[in-house]
Amino acid sequence: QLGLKTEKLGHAIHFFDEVDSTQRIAARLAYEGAPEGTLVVAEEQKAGRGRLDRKWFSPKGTGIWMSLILRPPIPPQQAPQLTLVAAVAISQAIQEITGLVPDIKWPNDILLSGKKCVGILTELQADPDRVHSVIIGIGINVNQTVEQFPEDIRSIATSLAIEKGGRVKRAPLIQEILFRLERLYKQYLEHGFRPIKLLWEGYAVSIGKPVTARTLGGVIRGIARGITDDGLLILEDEQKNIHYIHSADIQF
Ligand code: BT5
Repeated sequence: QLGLKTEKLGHAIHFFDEVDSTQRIAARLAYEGAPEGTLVVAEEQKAGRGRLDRKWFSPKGTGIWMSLILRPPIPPQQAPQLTLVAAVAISQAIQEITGLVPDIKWPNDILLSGKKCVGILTELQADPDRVHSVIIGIGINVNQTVEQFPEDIRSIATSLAIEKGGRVKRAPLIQEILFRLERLYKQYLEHGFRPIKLLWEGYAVSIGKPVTARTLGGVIRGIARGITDDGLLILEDEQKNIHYIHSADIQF
């Protein structure tokens, strides 16, 4: 039982002990007409996914692995903004529940002590001019110990418990995330991305710093100057050319 404080988000919840990916299940439910706010939560994912079909390590009982269905009346180009909206909501909730202050790394990572604690994956069902559904996948490392991470990510990943030095309950955190996300999502639909951008900047790392952006089109090195009112990353390269980046992996 989550003890929800929301009007809509999480009112239909599908719990699973084990799934391949909550994203796949949520996408199917969305396709079948599930209402906005429908949430899929799993104890364990056997084939948790990151962006570009990368793997998301989702062991049993130690994390929050969930996917939320939204149906925003927006064109598909704007959907990446929802990743940033979710990142702010999750950061606020982590801060509220644990007292830890997270950093958001554009576009979809939340870091603690410079290590990845949360990954967000936003996927769409859309026509060229209209979104049918947005599936927001949220993976949070909650109670893993350092040894429980596979070796290849041990140096780049962390959990709330590692950072806080004690176990963290998952249900109140899910409840808080949904509460914050519902509030920000409403604000986003009424007033657009700009007010969210201000909150986002409060958590952002890497702005003003030299970064390397790996995009599908190639690698760009430069200084991250901020994000646009649409949520794109503004990168100034060594020749002082400005690049607007839709999607990339960022390294410091
Ligand atoms: C992400 O991708 O960060 C998005 C992760 C989304 C996971 C959620 S869980 C619920 C829902 N169902 C799913 O199947 N997925 C979503 P990306 O930015 O591509 O980062 C992926 C990379 O993060 C991997 O290549 C690893 O290097 C690293 N990684 C994998 N598992 C991790 C973990 N548990 N903690 C930290 N880093 C991890």
